[in-house]
Amino acid sequence: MAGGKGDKPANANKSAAVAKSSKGRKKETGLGLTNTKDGNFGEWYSEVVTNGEMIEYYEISGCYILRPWTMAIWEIMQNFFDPEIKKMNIKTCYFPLFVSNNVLQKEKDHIEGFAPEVAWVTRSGDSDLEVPIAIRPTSETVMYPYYSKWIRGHRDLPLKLNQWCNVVRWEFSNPTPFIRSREFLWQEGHTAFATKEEADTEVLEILELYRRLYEEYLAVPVVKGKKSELEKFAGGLYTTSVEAFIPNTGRGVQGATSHCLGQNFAKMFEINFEDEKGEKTMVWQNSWAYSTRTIGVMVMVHGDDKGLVLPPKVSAVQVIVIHVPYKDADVKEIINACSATVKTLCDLGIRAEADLRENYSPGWKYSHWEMKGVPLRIEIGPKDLANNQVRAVRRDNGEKVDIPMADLVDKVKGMLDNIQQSMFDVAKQKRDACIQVTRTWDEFVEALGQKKLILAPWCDEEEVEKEVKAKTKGEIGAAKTLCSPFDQPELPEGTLCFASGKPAKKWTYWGRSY
Ligand code: 87F
Repeated sequence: MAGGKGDKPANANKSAAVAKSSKGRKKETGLGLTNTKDGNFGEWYSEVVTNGEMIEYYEISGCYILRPWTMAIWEIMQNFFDPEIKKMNIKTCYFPLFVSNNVLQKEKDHIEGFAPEVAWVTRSGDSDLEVPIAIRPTSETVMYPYYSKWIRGHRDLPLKLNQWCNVVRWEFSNPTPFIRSREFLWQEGHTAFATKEEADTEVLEILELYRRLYEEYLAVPVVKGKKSELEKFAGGLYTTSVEAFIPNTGRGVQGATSHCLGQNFAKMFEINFEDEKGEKTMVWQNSWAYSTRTIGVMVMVHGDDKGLVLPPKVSAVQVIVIHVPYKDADVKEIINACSATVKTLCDLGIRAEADLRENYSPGWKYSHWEMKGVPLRIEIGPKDLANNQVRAVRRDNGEKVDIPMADLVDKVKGMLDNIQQSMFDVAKQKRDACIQVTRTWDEFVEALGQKKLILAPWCDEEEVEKEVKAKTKGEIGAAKTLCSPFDQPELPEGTLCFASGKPAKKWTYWGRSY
């Protein structure tokens, strides 16, 4: 059912149409967005991801169709991450989508909080299933019974598996494409070691890969740090994360997590091994994941009032070549020049395409590919042909330069590298401008009102964090800890907690979050 109910906002997806007037000339309707990033962020975001052809709304609320423009980004990230973890000797596996109630309940203690989000299959055809089966919200309970079976002696360790799959969490609060959807794609890594030291090391190695994914590929600055006791994965020992920030909404967003599970699951699922001395010992485990949420964060950080802005490294098309015919010019010759340009670029590994459609004007195409966020546009018209040059236009800052044909590949490569770096630099500058150090409760409340990313000295007490949450609870959500950065500013002796006035133990980032 195209255009079904789902949770599609009122004017998402009214993508531009080109109509022909009675004279047969092209008449173009506005391709642009109807909302601005600063004006109405939520509506702007929906428009950007639909008009940019990343997603299509679906009739089931919280579920979205991921279109090729999205999947190309996902695959590029996968093509970075998967070989990296293979270098770490992590193997690929695939476990079933379904979990029996029996096994799911094994996790009882900490599944309790998550239970409302678990989706169940209760029927096949007309008959009820004898026992309902759950759809995986994450795969600890699916996998660990087999870890127990497969791990016997110290020679079976480490056991390091990763799977690329979908998971379902039946969220009830405000679904948002990529950021909060009921089904999403992710990789989940689950590893078991003989020692805690090995587990600790891996947690940080994976976290560094997540940082690189965000910073080097998506051009999004992140903070690496440790989650508070309240915010960590309750089933684990400690949780590390990369945290991003969306300046427009003043919200933090957990980018990816790498957990040390300690021996909690080993205890529950009896994952033991006989060590070198012949003694029965429990394994140490980690689990870690990044999901399609990464893509939403990237869109929110870089998008502008013309639509998506994609970092060159993850864009399916890095260069779009458009011919600009003029009344009396030889169109064929221009088209040939465009095709030759694309071939030259592609031969050297640049992802280039030409849009040679005759039924759209150059202006319409400019807007179309701007909406889709293509990093670089090359225009070729009669004058460029005569001068043996092309005109290049950057998506990120609108800068225009003429490139002599002879320098094409070098110049384009240089520009793409420059765009990638400059998108990160600009995003980091904007993020950093939002960081506010607060030392007192009043400063904290003021900064929160100004949508800041707050860095504050904290006593690290759970009760105090709960209190801060309670006191800041409002319509747009309470403030909570995002993480305690590994890169800690100096904390002079005698520094007090902004909230409790007790001696501060660490600097911690606070804010509202997704
Ligand atoms: C929702 C329903 C049921 C999150 C849930 O972060 C269970 C859960 O266990 C649940 N939502 N979680 C925590 C997931 C922890 C962990 N799993 C492996 C990760 C990384 C990958």
